[in-house]
Amino acid sequence: MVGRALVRPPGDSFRHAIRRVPAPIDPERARAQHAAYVEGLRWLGFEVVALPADERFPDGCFVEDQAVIVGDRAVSARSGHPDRRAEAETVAAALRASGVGVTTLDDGVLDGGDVLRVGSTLLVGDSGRTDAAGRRALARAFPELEVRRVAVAADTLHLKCLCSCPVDGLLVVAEGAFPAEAFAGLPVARLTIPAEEAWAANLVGEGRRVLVGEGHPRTAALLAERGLEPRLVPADAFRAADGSLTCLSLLLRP
Ligand code: CIR
Repeated sequence: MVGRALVRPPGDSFRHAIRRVPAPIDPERARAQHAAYVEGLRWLGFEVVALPADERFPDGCFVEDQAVIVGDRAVSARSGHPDRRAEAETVAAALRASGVGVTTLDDGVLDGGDVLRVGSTLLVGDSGRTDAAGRRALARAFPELEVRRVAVAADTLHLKCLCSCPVDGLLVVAEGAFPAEAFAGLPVARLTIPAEEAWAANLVGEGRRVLVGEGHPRTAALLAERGLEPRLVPADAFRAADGSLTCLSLLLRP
């Protein structure tokens, strides 16, 4: 067991999830893909803790946005989208039940999808969902970490839509998504994946194993060339709601 993963399967109300392109969403398909994702988390070595589906929250499966966890402390988020704010307390309660100390924001907004930890740095996307007060709350909660603002393009929902750190020491970035200085001085190797597979820059992994969204063969091949073991998981039902892989879990590592 490498840690715990907190998830919440989508309910029927997932068909009303927030999305920028009004494509149809299929909750049944999303539930099946969520089950495959959970299997993938177990393959990575996580013990999976599942909250029950909650019809009050169309976007409730995207638990990552509701908290930022560092060790045994977390900041409970205040979503930059007002329709997602009520989700936070349910996730905070689950984290407290797992022994995590949770603080909240006094003002401003913060979505967990904008926060990526790399070594002793928290990269924080300056997207429409996270602001300066959100960054200050992170700096207060985690004074040992550098909080670094990263500009996010207006057509990108969150920082982690286009980059992630699936395994120790490796930062995966979509080609052309960020200026080189955004990641200057970070103690990681960088893997750039082609722009046409940009969605796959969001990866979940542990050790040498990495989950990759189906339909991204070049990304899977690039990871394998690095000696990693990619496993394809279906996730297009979540992509339809602007989600990707990290969004579907909150990882607690001892
Ligand atoms: C939203 O707009 O908030 C959801 N439909 C998608 C959230 C995706 N979360 C993430 O990338 N961390």
